[in-house]
Amino acid sequence: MALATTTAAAPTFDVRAVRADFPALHQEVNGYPLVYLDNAATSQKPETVIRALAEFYRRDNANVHRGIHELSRRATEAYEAARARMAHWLGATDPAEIVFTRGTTEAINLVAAAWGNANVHEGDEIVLTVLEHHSNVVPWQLLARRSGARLRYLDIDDEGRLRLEQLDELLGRRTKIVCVNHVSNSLGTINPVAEIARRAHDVGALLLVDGAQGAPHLPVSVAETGCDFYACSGHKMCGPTGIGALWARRELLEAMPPYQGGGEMISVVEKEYSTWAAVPHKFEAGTPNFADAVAMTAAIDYLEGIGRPAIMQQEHELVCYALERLRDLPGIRIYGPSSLEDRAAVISFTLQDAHPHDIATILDHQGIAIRAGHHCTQLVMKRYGITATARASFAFYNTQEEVDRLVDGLGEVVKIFGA
Ligand code: C6P
Repeated sequence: MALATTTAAAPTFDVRAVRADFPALHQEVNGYPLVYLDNAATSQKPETVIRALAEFYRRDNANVHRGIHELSRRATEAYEAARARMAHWLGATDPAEIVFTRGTTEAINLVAAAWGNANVHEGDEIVLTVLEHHSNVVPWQLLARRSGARLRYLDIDDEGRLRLEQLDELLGRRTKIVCVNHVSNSLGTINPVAEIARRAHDVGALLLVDGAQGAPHLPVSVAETGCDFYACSGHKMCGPTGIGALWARRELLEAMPPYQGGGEMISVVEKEYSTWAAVPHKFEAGTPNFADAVAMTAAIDYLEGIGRPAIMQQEHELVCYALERLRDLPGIRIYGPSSLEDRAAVISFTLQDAHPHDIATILDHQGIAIRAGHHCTQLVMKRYGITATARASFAFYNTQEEVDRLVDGLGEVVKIFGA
């Protein structure tokens, strides 16, 4: 694995050595070396993660918490170690506060169903923001419809920052929960979640943070943030697909009824009723995705090996460089914060009259992968009166040469669509 040596405050970072760890980065697409700039959708996987998954299936594969045999013991041990590793990654101390889910979407649905059904009633209010991914909108709409609660939305300004001055008007004694993302997937805005937690708690409401784009790129400390729920996806942080986590304060989990019923989430089953297993197992009905959870441990080991400061610095430098170069393109409009302190490594843009899908197609012909569309954030698109943007999203394994390839590729778009 590639390295981070830290002799002084600034970590050194050898991007070439890091890239050598990611087999998928070394291929040609449409006759060009791949430039992968769709990391907000999903990250590539280092060899150690791919190997950990294969090795688990080769050696330790057995169902967890069920068998009284050696393989089941090993698998259970590795699965519970993965839980502790995820807790540590999110700055939590109690592994029982981690519920493994398929990803962020399932984690938020779990809260909206299990906590929401028990605690949100007619006349209550749920505060969302227009910056949310559909995964942090639709589950709350479903809950509002079931319960008769009202949804209220915090707006964003023209640079994609939350208009916090509206919070006082939105928050009140009817507010039950505030739901906000840590980092916006479509604009890259880094949101002040600790301040929002304080203000939500001041009125007795809870805070759920959608950490799908936060956990891969920023230091996360659920304790310091003071949130009540934090959701994230493994596949966006070098881990396998199909595994993610919900962190929740233990007393909340203990008070919440189960989300789904099935094997291993019970204590006793009678004909007419059942009692529940202790947390977090109460929320993990059926055979969990233990193989991917175990491989997720390898992903966290890998990221910790590089170190969050090195990851953040590399991504920060990339986004500075990319913004500087992109701004020179004629007819480009870049969305999101203009200052770099509250912008993560995501750049959404439109370019002249080119449809974002055409931009993505032209770039794909040159081996450059970006995303185009509404990015599952239609409320953001509506806020700016557009239907889609093109989006380049960076990871620590991207390089300045790749940014140059992006800019050159967009030069082709300008030639095709330009006057
Ligand atoms: N955003 C993107 O290209 P899942 O699909 O459950 O792993 O993550 C959902 C999700 C929730 N919140 C935010 C802020 C997200 O960015 C995502 C996933 C991807 O932007 C796929 S739409």
